[in-house]
Amino acid sequence: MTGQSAPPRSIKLTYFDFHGGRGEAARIALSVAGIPFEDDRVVFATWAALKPTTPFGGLPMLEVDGRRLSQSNAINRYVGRLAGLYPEDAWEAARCDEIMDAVESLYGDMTPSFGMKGDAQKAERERLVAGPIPLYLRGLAGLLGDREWFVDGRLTMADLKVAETVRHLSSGRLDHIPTDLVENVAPTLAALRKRVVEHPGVRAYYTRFGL
Ligand SMILES: N[C@@H](CCC(=O)N[C@@H](CS)C(=O)NCC(=O)O)C(=O)O
Repeated sequence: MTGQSAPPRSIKLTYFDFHGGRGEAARIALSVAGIPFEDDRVVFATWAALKPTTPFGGLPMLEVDGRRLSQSNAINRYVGRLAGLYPEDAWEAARCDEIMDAVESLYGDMTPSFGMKGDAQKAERERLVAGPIPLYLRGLAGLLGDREWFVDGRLTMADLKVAETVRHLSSGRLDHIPTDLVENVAPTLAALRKRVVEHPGVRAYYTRFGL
């Protein structure tokens, strides 16, 4: 078939040594599909040396048979195809991209606040809670509608990426972001997160890490 290549012999996914973030959807997808991969977890002490070796100075990075790929959503699409968690239908695939790219836009809005401290961070986070974060939560909830899964009538990379975002926003680890924000603004996304976590393959991934 055109566009198909041989299954990879080796896959290494490099991301920071914590649960969540931009590397998590690909880690979970490979695990759900039972695809062996090297789960390369970088500690921040070694990141400074690694950073200049990446095309854009960021993680995740994927290495497939010696070839390297950056950008989380490109990685998610590739891994999603390998794992059977990315739609084959062109329209459904575009809708999956729409959701993953919206999450990246939200992350982009939130990124400056991670470099702030004290009152400046508080003011910026309150601004985000008052406007930009609810905008994306409501938009994503609108795209979900009354569906069980975002696209294709089944678990895909879009659900994994949004579920991770819901977990992060609700974790209490983000100062000045109320843990009930998602539940209040977009309860259907909070419910989606529960469905994702209850998916047998995802459950098995978290159980492996005692989560
Ligand atoms: N657009 C990139 C953003 C990559 C990015 O900023 N990753 C963060 C972690 S989620 C990172 O590497 N931060 C460390 C740094 O910038 O030094 C992607 O989607 O992969």
